[in-house]
Amino acid sequence: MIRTRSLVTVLLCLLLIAFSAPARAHVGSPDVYVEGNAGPYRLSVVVRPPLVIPGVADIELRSQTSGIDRIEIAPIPLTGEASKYPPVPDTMQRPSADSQYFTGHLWMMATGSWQIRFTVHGSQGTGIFSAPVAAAALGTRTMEPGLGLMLALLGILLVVGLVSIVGAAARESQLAPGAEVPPSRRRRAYVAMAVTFVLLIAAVLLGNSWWGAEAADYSHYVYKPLEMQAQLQPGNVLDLRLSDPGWLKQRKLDDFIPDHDHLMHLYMLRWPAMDVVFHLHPESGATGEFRLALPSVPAGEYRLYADVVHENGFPETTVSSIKLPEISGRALTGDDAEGTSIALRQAGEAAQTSTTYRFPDGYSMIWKRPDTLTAKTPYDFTFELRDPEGHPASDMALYMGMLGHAAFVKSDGTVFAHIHPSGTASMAAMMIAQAQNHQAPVAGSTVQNEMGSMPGMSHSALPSMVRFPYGFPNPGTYRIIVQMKHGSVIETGIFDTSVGPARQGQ
Ligand SMILES: [Cu+2]
Repeated sequence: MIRTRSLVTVLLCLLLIAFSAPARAHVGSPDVYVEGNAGPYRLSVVVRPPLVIPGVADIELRSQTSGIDRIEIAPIPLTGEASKYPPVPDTMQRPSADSQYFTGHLWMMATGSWQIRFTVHGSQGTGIFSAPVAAAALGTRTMEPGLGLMLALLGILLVVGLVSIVGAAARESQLAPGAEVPPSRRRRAYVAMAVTFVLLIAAVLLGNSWWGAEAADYSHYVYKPLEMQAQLQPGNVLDLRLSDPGWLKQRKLDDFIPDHDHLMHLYMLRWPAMDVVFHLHPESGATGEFRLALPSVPAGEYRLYADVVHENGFPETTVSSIKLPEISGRALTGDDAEGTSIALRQAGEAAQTSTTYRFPDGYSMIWKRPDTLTAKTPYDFTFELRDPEGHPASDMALYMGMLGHAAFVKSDGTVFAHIHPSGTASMAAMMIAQAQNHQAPVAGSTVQNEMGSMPGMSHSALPSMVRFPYGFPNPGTYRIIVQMKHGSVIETGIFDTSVGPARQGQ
């Protein structure tokens, strides 16, 4: 059995490449959905990062503006010297008769914080837009048992075959056809077979240890999110300690940059019902330490999802949990938000599908839900805030610089994504990319890039409606937590939905 396993290992050395998946800005939601302007052209972009790094990212683009002749795409590091030297771009294809739908494929060659830069040429001139993409190996994929068994049998066949060929050669190769085999030649054959067998087993064992060493080496590159220890300190202070479980050397705990006004965004959800949700902003203390004076919190087990962004624009979501007693703490202030709802029904139960959420102050939030929701499909999640009379709210305010913030959480906790009107990329990374695009030269044309024109970030006449581009990574039951602000009130609307399997071809 050992022999078989080792043999399989060796045989697979060439076949089995350690599969990896991209790192998550979020948890379990690797695809990037972003929306923005390339000069005069409004683009909706989906980037599906590769399963392997290096690997090929699949890119889909829908233009909301007509008149595009050609779109060029190039992968560029988000920061650093290399970000100034973009490679020769590829041209996107139009796979269908739809002239505003484009697809493309790009190699992502290394782990890190990347952007895909779209250069759009058309009747209104040239514009540039970038989609930040965080890429890192996420794990190794195991072999299917059926394939393993087949390869094991083939391996045994090879060993048996080689041993018997060597045996036959030693025994009979120098005899005339039909001649009797003398006992000395039989003995010689047995010795040759034994030696061959031992050599083969030695080769298999050596191969196995080589493969083991390679796998151990590779495991260093597999993305391990920062870990977080949560502790309740006297005075209702929540103490969060980040630690690095070991990954790439260049990851640091002291290089976080503010992402929409805060170094850390903490979603605290009572688990597993998600009937109490908080969106809070711990303050940083010593390296890797964050502290937060808790507001009043009902007792229970809480799951914590904390978003941080490194200096190079690489976002991470670190997950933890804590059991809290009933806490009567400070009042909510500033950007703090709280929401409550009925318990989420778990997988297997039909999801509540109400599309109206009423707030105590008479306002309500309406989800313009599509008829069907399937995994891997890009949607515009659209929510409207209405005043107590049922009219679109006229006193809308920006919440942390945007019209809205949404978190998509799967009932089993395997998916968590904190999204904005510009999409899934962190705002900090979007800002870095946009600042560069503003300076990026394009041969032979005037580049138009509107700084500060991110969706939902305009300051005049705020609409009562917010849209989030996003697609669910897989089927299941999800809770969507949406925050919008009117006057000085931050409203937290909560919606549930079940999501069907991805449609064919996705
Ligand atoms: Cu946010």
